[in-house]
Amino acid sequence: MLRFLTAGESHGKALVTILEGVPAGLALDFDAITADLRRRQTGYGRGRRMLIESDRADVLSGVRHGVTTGSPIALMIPNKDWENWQKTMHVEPEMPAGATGAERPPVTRPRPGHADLAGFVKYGQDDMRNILERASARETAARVAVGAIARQLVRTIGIEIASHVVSIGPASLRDPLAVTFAQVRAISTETPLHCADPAVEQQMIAEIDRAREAGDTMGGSFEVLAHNVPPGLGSHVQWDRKLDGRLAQALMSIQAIKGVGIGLGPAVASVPGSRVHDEILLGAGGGSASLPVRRPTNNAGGLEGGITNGEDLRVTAYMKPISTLMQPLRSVDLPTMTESPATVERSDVCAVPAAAVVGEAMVALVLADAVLEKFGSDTIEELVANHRAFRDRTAARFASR
Ligand code: EPS
Repeated sequence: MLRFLTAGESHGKALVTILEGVPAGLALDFDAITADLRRRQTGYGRGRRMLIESDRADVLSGVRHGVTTGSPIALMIPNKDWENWQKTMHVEPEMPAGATGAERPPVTRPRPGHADLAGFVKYGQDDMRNILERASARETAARVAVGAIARQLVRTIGIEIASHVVSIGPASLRDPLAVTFAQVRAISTETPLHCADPAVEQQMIAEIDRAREAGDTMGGSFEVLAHNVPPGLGSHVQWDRKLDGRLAQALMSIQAIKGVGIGLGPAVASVPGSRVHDEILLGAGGGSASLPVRRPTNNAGGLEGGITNGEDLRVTAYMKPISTLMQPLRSVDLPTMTESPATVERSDVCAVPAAAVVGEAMVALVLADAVLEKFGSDTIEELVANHRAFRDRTAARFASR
């Protein structure tokens, strides 16, 4: 079983995370972790904070001479912005001598859509900074760091993961399922929104510009694809073992994600079965098991009955617009109980491309967990051998027919 926890505030000293369950013997590519962190920081529509940070994860444990030992892997990502926030965010009871940055007033006017008000009620905090600092999507940097390790783990059996932005507000790809894994992987990291269609990307940029000029924000959707996924991950036998449910939970837990679709997604509810289900034909199939049957379509997004079927995994997540608006919505000042515009904090206009990178990380973590379940062991060598044996056994069963 693979599990992880994160800790850290948006403007605190650092984010930390512990990833447990990675087998011994995985040679880690540290630059790949940094590259994923870098990708998460980019994307048209991000705010000024991203000019301050240049995220890098310090590996504190669980790795020796570049190779995992099977022990918990602890990572720390320092917040560069901390130096501007020490007077507001210090941990000590008294302000430490030499603390830097501004001393900011308490946050008292909750932003509609943010955790502010619900957290104020639940945790008995008068200063809603104690809620928003942890609710912030800054936390996702930690997820991306551990996700980068999970990605390297699943790559040992050939699984590759990539994502693309499908829509920003009303600007949308017409047929996202027509975009292949190879096309998604070929999108340059230099593109502003990581969209497969440059013309649609221009429409998306215009939507973000319009929102920024109006002091507003914009949401959208992204799709995560996993290629070379072996059939047989997850299970149909129990609700909490179904891989589609586990993926949905993982993606839904990303800040501001309000919906998740697998394959065709919500559209399955409005078309007949004959146009939803993927027929089974003779011929070479997808997936690392190379099944001798193929599916002419992949509306199921690589999952049937909560089990991977060897086709590409395709999961879409839908993100609401960020809840910090420069033209704030109406709210209430809680100390005085008077109506007053919501708090305005520096923020992003649109963070869908960043969320897509976080989505890749969460999919990698869920897949790594499922891979360990199916082929699991304490060493990578054994895991790879178990996967190969399953693939050969499956091929032999078909060949004997
Ligand atoms: C965020 C608000 C912004 C974002 C932040 C998430 O930060 P700040 O208030 O410091 O300008 O930039 O995202 C990150 C720092 C990050 O690394 O993704 C929020 O309120 O959720």
